Amino acid sequence: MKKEILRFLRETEGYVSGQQLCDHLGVSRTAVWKVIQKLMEEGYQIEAVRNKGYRLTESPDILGEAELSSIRKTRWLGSSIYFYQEIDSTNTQAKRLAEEGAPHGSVVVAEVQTGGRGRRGRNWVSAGGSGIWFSLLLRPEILPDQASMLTLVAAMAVTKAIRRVTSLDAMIKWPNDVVLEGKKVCGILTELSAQIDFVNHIIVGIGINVRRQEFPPELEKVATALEQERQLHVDRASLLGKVLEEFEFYYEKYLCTLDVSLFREEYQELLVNYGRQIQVLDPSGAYEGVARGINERGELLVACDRGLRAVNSGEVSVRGIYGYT
Ligand code: BT5
Repeated sequence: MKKEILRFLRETEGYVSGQQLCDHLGVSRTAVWKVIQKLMEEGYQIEAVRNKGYRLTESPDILGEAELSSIRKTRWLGSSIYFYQEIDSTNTQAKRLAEEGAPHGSVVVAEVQTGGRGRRGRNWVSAGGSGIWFSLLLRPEILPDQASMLTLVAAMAVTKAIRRVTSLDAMIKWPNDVVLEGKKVCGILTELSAQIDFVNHIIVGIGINVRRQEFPPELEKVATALEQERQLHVDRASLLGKVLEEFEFYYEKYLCTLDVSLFREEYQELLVNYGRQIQVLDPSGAYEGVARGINERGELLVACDRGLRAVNSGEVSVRGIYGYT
């Protein structure tokens, strides 16, 4: 009932009478008042005025289930939200939930991750309250080798959402980073559970640094947060809501063709490496070239001595010649 009351308060201009809430939810005035009290304890500022009713004036900086559900504008993504104050990793938890039968479109969010993960066993720094750490559980009917493109869908969604909510010039560093002025502000970890020709589920984990913070020394030069460089306040719940909307939008484009052709151009406009000299750290030997965009399968096209090569995200890392991007 908490989320219905929150949504009702949000969607109504001015006051909502206790009676309206009772009628809408089919419960007693006492039940409504109890929920309002609970919300106020959680930090929601709700004005209660005799003969007028209730009005929501401020929401706390939390990413709880009721908060996210009450602002949700997506059709299917986030129809189940699992929130944890603290968890090892939202990707690991999403995997556990997937194995217990959690539905397609579930979203797993945590305030703190004690074992946030990057790719290939790397670590993801995710302190409490400083960012948004979440995972999307998907069960698409696709082939396992079509799954890596979901990383591009996620990068597109995060970049668009950051631009819409903050007007910062976020860019994509292929394949799984979003950057601000050359520094990493978001990392994406896509994990697949599959048989040879069948996908059980896919988990797309997304970490966005939001609040200004001190990064460990080794990350200082390569990491940033949305609020790091400029005076600006980002509402984490609204940004997460926007990422979900954008993800749903680009995911559906991806499903139409099972490739990235319907948003390839848009993606390339946001590609920070575009036209730049880069180094491809291929396990079979590093080489240099100029990034020429992506093909329909989401592979990075690199013009090098041996012609135009299509680089698959599974195999390599990409670095700028003079630094991280
Ligand atoms: C990534 O890996 O960038 C994927 C990060 C995914 C994190 C999300 S949070 C929610 C979900 N649950 C998880 O457990 N993970 C996902 P990779 O490209 O391997 O980059 C990892 C590298 O980024 C590290 O080795 C550090 O150099 C750097 N790094 C670590 N924490 C960072 C941070 N908070 N901000 C920027 N860079 C960071």
